[in-house]
Amino acid sequence: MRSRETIPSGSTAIVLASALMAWCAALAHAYPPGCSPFSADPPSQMPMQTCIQVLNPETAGGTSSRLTYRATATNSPMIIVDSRAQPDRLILSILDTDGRAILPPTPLADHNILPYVGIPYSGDLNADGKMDYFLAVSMGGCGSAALYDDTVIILSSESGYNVNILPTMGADPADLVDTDGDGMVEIVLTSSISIGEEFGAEERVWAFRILHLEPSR
Ligand SMILES: [Ca+2]
Ligand SMILES: [Ca+2]
Repeated sequence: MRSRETIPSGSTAIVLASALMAWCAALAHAYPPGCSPFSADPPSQMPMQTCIQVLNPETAGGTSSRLTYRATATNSPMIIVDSRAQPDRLILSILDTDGRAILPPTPLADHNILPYVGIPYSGDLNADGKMDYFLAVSMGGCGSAALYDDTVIILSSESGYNVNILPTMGADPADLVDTDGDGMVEIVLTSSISIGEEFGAEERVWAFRILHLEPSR
């Protein structure tokens, strides 16, 4: 089973292709042994660096309300995630080295739980020489729903940054690969879906979607 669709993304568009993989009972990881979408010939990982958390985060009322990271070192863009209430929101901003916003405040999630935000990663995902960012935000839940995440991809463009929020299970920088060797990322998104009569008895399968970046028209 395969499907394709296009997601507008500013100067880039994401073309979506999905392929079903075999069911695996263990949900400890989105890529259980034998169920990886690339188990036969794993592609190259996109080179990404872990961002560095800035010490002494700002606080409000004795409770930390902000996560702050540097992309690579002290003299590099600053990634900020703010926790806000009424309404509950996580807000992402990115500042350049002069403190100017290169990504204005942008909602990430409709909850305000900072521990649900993973460490950002930086790297050039669309091969334009400008830094891009990956961030995982947990959506929470019980049982296998605990794996529900949003993969957040912040892509550079000529006019600024575009934020793509993509539902997946077990978001991880290992999901950022280069399957065709063109230097541009392909993004693996994972889900567990139910299939029915088309395959006989109903069962659940892993579905891996592979997103490709294409220049906008
Ligand atoms: Ca880039
Ligand atoms: Ca590629």
